[in-house]
Amino acid sequence: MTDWAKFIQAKTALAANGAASSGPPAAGRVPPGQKQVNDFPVLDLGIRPDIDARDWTLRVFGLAESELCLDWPEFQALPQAGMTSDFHCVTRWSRLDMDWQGVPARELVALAGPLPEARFVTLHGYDDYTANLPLSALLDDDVLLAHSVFGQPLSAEHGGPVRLVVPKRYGWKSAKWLKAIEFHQTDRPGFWEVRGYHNDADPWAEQRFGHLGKGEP
Ligand SMILES: Nc1nc2c(c(=O)[nH]1)N[C@H]1C(S)=C(S)[C@@H](COP(=O)(O)O)O[C@H]1N2
Ligand SMILES: [Mo]
Repeated sequence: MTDWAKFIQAKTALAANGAASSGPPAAGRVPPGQKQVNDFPVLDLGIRPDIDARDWTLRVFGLAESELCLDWPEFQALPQAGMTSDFHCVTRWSRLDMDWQGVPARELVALAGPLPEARFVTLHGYDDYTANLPLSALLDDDVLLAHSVFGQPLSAEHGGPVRLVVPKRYGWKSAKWLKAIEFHQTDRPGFWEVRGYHNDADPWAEQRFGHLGKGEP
């Protein structure tokens, strides 16, 4: 078995075995069961696509008035913002005060104009990873399509040229190497969601594991 196949198997087993919560909520900014770190660990499937910005495109498709396919210059021409937020990985590390730069997700959504029946999105990565969110979560004002962190272009290992950052959900919703955003009517569980991870992934509610764990029906 390849290393990443073992990794996926181990993480899937974790979801099946351990829905236990970690006791009372931590005070302050570190959610329950999390430990603060000061480095920036790399967490992914081990397939790290190396995409030159010149070859990168971002597609927006599905239930939208205008499907889009933006190249790098078109993406850079969109309204830019800086955003400071905390990052929480379900493997229990939290990094506070990440300083991201990029395009607010709501700007891109507005450009595409989702149809009224579009209620969910799938985020597609260049490594064929997927994650799902309600459209409303993508419209949150702290959600960023980030191309830089701490003033430096995102490295390939952290998801460059562009990744999503969704601070209010565990890190697995923050798709790296973002390739496409798809609007649809009904929810479609993503890569980890079908492997036992919680559909909603709120770190403050410790929504780590879903239906395969003990916490959910
Ligand atoms: N495309 C893609 N995005 C991904 C992943 C992945 O495997 N592929 N892993 C997720 C997980 S589990 C986490 S915690 C964060 C980690 O981001 P980092 O490696 O920049 O710390 O990326 C998320 N986004
Ligand atoms: Mo993660």
